[in-house]
Amino acid sequence: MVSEEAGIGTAGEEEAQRRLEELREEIRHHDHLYYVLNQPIITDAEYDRLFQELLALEARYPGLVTPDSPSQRVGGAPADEFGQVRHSVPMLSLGNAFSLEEFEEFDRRVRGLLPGETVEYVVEPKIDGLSISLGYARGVLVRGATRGNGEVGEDVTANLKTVRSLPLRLHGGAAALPYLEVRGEIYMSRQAFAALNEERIQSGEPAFANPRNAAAGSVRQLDPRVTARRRLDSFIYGVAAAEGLKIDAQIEALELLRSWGFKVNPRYWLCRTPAEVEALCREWAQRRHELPYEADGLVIKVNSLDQQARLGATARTPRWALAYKFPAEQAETRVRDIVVQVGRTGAITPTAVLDPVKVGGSTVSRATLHNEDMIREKDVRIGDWVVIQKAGEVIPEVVRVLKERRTGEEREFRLPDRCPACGAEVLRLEGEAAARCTGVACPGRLKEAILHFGSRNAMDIEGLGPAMVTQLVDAGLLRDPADLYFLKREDLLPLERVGEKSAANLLEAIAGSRQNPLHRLVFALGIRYVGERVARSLAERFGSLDALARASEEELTATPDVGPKIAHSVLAFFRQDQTKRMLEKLARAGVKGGAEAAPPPGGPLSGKRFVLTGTLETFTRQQAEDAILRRGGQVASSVSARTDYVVAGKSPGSKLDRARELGVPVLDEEGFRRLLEGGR
Ligand code: 3BD
Repeated sequence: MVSEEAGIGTAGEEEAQRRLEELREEIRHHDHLYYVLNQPIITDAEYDRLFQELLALEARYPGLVTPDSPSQRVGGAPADEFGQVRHSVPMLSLGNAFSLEEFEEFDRRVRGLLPGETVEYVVEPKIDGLSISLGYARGVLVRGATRGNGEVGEDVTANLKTVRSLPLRLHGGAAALPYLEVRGEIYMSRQAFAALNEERIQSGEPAFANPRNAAAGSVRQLDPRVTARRRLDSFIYGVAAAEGLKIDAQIEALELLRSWGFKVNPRYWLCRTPAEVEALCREWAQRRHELPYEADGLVIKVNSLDQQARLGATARTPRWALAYKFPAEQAETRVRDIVVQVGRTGAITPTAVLDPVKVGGSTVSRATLHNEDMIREKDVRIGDWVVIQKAGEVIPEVVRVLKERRTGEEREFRLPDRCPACGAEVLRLEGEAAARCTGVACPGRLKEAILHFGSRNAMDIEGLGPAMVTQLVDAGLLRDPADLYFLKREDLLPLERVGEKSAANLLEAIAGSRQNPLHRLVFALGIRYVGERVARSLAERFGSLDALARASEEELTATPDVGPKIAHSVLAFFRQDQTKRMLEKLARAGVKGGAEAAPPPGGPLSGKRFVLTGTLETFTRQQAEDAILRRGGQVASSVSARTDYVVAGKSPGSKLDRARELGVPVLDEEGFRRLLEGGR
């Protein structure tokens, strides 16, 4: 069935080509306004309409998809490994200065090598991210690579394309350059980092230690769709190679980069004297916390490119640039006590209670000691003087003990063998770093569990904050989250700071949460390793809490995003008597997870059941599912006689065989696309 629309060189195709160019240009413009300049001029909905039109048109004319189309940012299929890239110009490293004296020494050497010349410096914040190199051919991004060892890096083009502030196509004079290679830093803002870690902690995944690790971990993902979900940003700071272009100074390079559409850090300074450089170093060592990203110092560069060339490099370090490192954000203080905290999963975390001390722009009175092994390793004792440090946005940690200040009065800490919240036994399983409370009804765990249940991305129960939860648990009103649904006005009124109005509001919020879609309920249960995404997959696959509770290991691992680790955790959760009791109560209260967002009634695919298998080239799985759901269709995970269509992409699985056995119509990507288009 070769349709005319998909034919080559038809009038329709020419028209489509024109519209595609228009759409891409418009989307590029809005991407630049939004991601580079932070000044959007259209609403998300308007933007989304443009993007959907682009996707639909490209879907119809796959031959017209270009590598620089904004559609290419969504992240393609996972890779087995990264290819290697030899940098056309090596990526040098930077010499470090840990004091202003070391900068003065650097400045003297520079002047000594350029006798009688005027020397100007450009100073830039040194972003704590991941260094990258980008290659553009005639203005189109063709290659993105990590620094690697400076000579050879990894080809992370597909991943870098998902970073919205990186232009896939350049404007201005850069579009005419046969080849351009630029250098920059990929980073995660403090805000994006905090949000990512919160999400990870909620789903039982380990938090990233700092934004740099988070950025590096996100770029070095084999699956670009994972990178696409991380909120990465970029600053481009240098031109490594530009065939047919003469640049005279670093400051000019920065302005050019900005004019071509790159995101260039607005903070950089041209200094005419070394004293000006030193003033900036002093100033920003203090003000670094004002930056919305982490910077570990300033980079000081000789402005003139001609002077740079004459200064040259030693081995791998340019003689014309230097990194001034901010002093570490450390402080000395005393450990008053070591206490343990009980988390939702029962993990017992030892925490040092400190004499309050200023570090990194805030006052610190607690530092995490992570676990028992860490305390042993560092030999931290109650009463010790310690060096603490802030690493990224995370809780400060103890770096080392000042043993020379010991008096002999210090006391060693032993992890309690009983939970401080419930008195149940504390157990540390083999191979686990954390000790855990074994108490099934531990109020410490329970409070955390209930807070999680009511949190915004879970059941979203307004008014269920820490103070309220503590009172409810301490009053014996809640033994598990299901008890929330049996609370009465009379239970709440005797509590502190609860009046008629707040009681009514809370009860209403609780009652309203009954209608939440199943995936929220599944996430709210707080099953280890089941974050929001996995919760969605499970809800979609099993359709009800009952079905999920009865699922076998095989059924679980056959669910997208679910591996053996998650499957075991789900099985263990539903095996517990405590869970069974809670499920009964939830059922009695009528909480069973509402329907997932209702499909529009009477949509063009209304009543049609789809099963997807294999990888589609121009849709992610989520996009394909959304496209079906938006038109009123349904997506199921296994093929049965009631399936209307199986959509088979590349490397389809056994679902395709099953469809053939049952005689279910099979659509390839093109057929799927036509069906979607036809139905609009
Ligand atoms: C930044 C080299 C030169 C072009 C060599 C002067 C060492 C990391 O914001 N300029 C910046 C930043 C890094 C830089 C240069 N300007 N090199 C720069 C840099 N504004 N972070 N770096 N790098 C980048 C490195 N990375 C990993 C391992 C060893 N060295």
